[in-house]
Amino acid sequence: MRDLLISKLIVEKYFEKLKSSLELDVAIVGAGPSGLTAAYELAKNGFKVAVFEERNVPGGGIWGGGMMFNEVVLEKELETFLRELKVRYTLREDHIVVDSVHFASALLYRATKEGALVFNNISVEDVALREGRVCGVVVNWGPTVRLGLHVDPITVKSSFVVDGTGHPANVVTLLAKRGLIQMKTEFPMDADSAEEFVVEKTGEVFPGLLVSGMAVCEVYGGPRMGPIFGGMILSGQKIAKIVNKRLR
Ligand code: 48H
Repeated sequence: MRDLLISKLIVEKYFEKLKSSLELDVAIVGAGPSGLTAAYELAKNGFKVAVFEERNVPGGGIWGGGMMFNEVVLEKELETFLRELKVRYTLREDHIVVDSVHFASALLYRATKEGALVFNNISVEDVALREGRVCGVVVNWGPTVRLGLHVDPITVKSSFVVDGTGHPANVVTLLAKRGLIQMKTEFPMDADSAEEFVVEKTGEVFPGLLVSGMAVCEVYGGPRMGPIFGGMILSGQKIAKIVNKRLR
């Protein structure tokens, strides 16, 4: 019966993949532009990396562009990165404009092609902590968490965890609500200063826990920047550089 074979193949392969990801170099929470860029750069450098994304569709805030006009803007310095990804883009008024669907697909394709695993529909509901250091993520099915079902999660061990959860900074918040970290809140729109702020503050916020992308603004009280994505990409790249330095 072919139906049965299909089920068997899926279940076997999925659990092989999950089992091989129970111990990671880096667990990235959130498959937005910063998380996916970090995943791409880390996988390219041979690190064992998985991205956990609570939604069915990874890509975070890229797809919708600005107000659902599905184009995003990037700083000109990102041209080399886009060429490396083989992304089509337009140079206009000293900025890059990219089709957001094309860009999200390229990031996803290149990160997974380099060997990063993306687990969609999996929510990170807590972190594992030993001797004052974050050493893994506690995961559950996304719908289980959304519905508030009383089902216990399981743990994935990792040398580093990245909070790439965007505006709410969901992972750092988990430590802040226990009084382990002090955090601020995101400031109003200021695309002139926000991009630099994100990149500068990207880094280790607590032993073992790094913060990337929009989560940086929430944690350190930085301004938002709207649909310009260069800061997200540079933030993901900075995460990879930090991990590279620390784990080599
Ligand atoms: C698993 C989770 C959890 C969880 C959330 O928001 P994102 O796209 O994140 P960034 O920081 O890479 O990019 C931000 C960018 O998209 C953006 O919003 C910008 C530039 N805004 C500027 C402005 O002014 O508004 O993606 C985060 C992802 C999402 O896909 C969430 O579903 C996911 O993280 N996520 N996944 N476990 N606990 N929490």
